[in-house]
Amino acid sequence: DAVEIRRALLSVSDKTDLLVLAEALAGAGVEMVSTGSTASTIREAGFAVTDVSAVTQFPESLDGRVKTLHPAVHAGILADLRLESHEDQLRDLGIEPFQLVVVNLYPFVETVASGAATPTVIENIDIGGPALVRAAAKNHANVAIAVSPASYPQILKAITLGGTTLAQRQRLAGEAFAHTAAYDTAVAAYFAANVGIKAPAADTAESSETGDAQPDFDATLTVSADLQHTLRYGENSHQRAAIYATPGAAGIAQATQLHGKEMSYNNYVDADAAVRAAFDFSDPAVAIIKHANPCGIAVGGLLEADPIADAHARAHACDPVSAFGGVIAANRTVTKAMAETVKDIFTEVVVAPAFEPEALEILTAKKNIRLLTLPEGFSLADQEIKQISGGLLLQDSDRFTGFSSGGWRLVSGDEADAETRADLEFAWVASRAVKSNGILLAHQGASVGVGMGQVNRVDSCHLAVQRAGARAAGSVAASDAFFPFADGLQVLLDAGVRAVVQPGGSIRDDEVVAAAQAAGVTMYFTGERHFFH
Ligand code: 93A
Repeated sequence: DAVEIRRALLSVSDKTDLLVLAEALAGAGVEMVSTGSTASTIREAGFAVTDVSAVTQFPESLDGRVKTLHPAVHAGILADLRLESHEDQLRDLGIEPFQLVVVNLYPFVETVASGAATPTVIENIDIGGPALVRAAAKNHANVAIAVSPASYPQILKAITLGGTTLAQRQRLAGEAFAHTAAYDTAVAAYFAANVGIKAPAADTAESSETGDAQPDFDATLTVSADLQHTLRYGENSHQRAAIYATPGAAGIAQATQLHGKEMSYNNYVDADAAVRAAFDFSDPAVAIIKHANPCGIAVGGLLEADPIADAHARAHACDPVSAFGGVIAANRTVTKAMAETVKDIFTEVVVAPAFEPEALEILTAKKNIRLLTLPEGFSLADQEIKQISGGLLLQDSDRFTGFSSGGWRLVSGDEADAETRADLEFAWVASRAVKSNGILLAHQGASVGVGMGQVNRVDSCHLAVQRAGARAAGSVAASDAFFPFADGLQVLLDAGVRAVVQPGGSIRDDEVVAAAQAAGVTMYFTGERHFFH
C-alpha cells in the first residue's frame, strides 16, 4: 500500500520549512507543481518547479481568487488509480496524477485577530486551498495530504523509505478534514459575530396578557464582537475555543494581562464571576471564585490600615481549602500587604483595577500566576446572552438595585441593630454571586459559609452551615430566593443563625415566618430575587 511520490502539488501561505521539503522532493526527482508565491519561493532557492498555470493552461486570475480551481488539478488529485477506468480517463485527458498535496490555508484567524478591515478578512477566506485539502484527503488511498509544516518530517522520511503508507495517509487525511472543519468554524464564527442578529420585537399584546412580562422591552439583539484570538482549549481540553471582545466595551475581555500564563477559557469565566461579585460592593471588597462560585467574599474594615488586604484575608478565611487554585478579584488596587498573603496561596488569576508596584514585584516572582488589570471605565455587561440549542436567550443583566427598591420588610423578630443590619446587607449583596440555590452566611462583613448550586434549598442550607462550622452560630443568612418551605430555614435556625434576609413571596411564607418567629430570629423580606445560574 506504499505510494511512491512522483508528483507533488505545493500551495502554502505559511512558508515555514517549505524549502526543506522542496529540497528533499527535488533530490528524489519529484515534479513540483506550485502556485504564485510558493512557486517563486521554490524557484528562487534554485529548485525546478512547474507553475500551476502551465498545468491548467489558465492564468492565476482575479487577484489570486482562482489559482488551483481547475479540473486539470483536481482530476490529478481525485483519480483513484486502483481503478483502471480512472487511469484510462486520466491518460485520455492528458492529466498526470499527484501523490502528494501540501497546502496550508490563507491565515484567516490571524487576519481577524490583527483587527483587519472586513474586505481584507473576506479576501482571506481560502476557497481553493480547502478544496485541494479535501480532495486529497478524500483520495487518501492514492494521495498524501500535509496541511502543516509539522507533517513535513514524516513526508521527508516517507521519501527516503520509498513512499507513504496507507495508515499514514489515513492519519493525514483525518488531520486534514479536522483542519478544514476548524477553518470553516472560524469563518462561521466571524460571520455570526459581525453580522447583526435581529430578533423580532416582543409580541406586546401577548406580553401584557401574562402580566409579568415587560411590554416595553424591545428585544432587539445586536451581537457585535471581534475575535481576539483562539484559546488553547475550551472548558475541557478536547473543546476548541476562542475569545471575542465587544467593540467599545470595558470588561474582562478588555483586561490587560501583566503577567503569567495565557488566560484559559475557565480563567475568563471565573475572572468575570469574580469581578461581578467584587464590584457589587462600593466598600473595598475581594471575591475568591472557583468554578464560577465564591469560596469567599469580604469587605475590608474601613478602619483597618489596609482595607483591601483585610478584605482578602477575611475572604480567604471563609474557605481556605476551596480557595486553593482560585481566581481573586479586588475592587481596589492590590496593595503590597495583600500581595504578601496572596503569594503564599496557589492562585490562578488576580484581577483588579491596578497593582501597587511593590505588589507587582512580589506577585510577578511567581511564574504562573496571571495578573490582570481592568480597563479604564470598567463596567459589567448590560445584557446577557445565553445560548440554547437552536437559539439564544437575551436578558438584562441582574443589577443589584440596593436596599431602596421598596425597602426591606421586617416579618419576624426585632428590627436589626446597626451591626446586624450591615451584616444582612453584606450577605444579601454577596449572595447574588452564589449560583442558585444559594445560601450565604456572613459575619462582620465576610462570608463564613456558602451553600451553592444545589437543586433544593434545604441542601444549600446544610452546605452553608457545614462550611461555616462553629461560625454558623451568631452569623446572619441570606437566601437568593424564597424558602418554599420552613425546612431549609429550620436548618439555619438550628445552627444558631441570628438574622435572615430573603425575598419572600412563597405561598408558604406564613409557615416560614412562623418558624423564624418561634426562634425569635429577625427576618426581612426584600421583595426581590437574585437567581443566578
Ligand atoms: O484564492 S483561493 O481560494 N483560490 C485558489 O484557487 C487557491 N488555490 C490555492 N486560494 C487558493 N489557494 C491558497 O493559496 C492556498 O491554500 C495557499 O494558502 C495559498 C498559496 O498561494 P501562493 O502560493 O500564491 O502564496
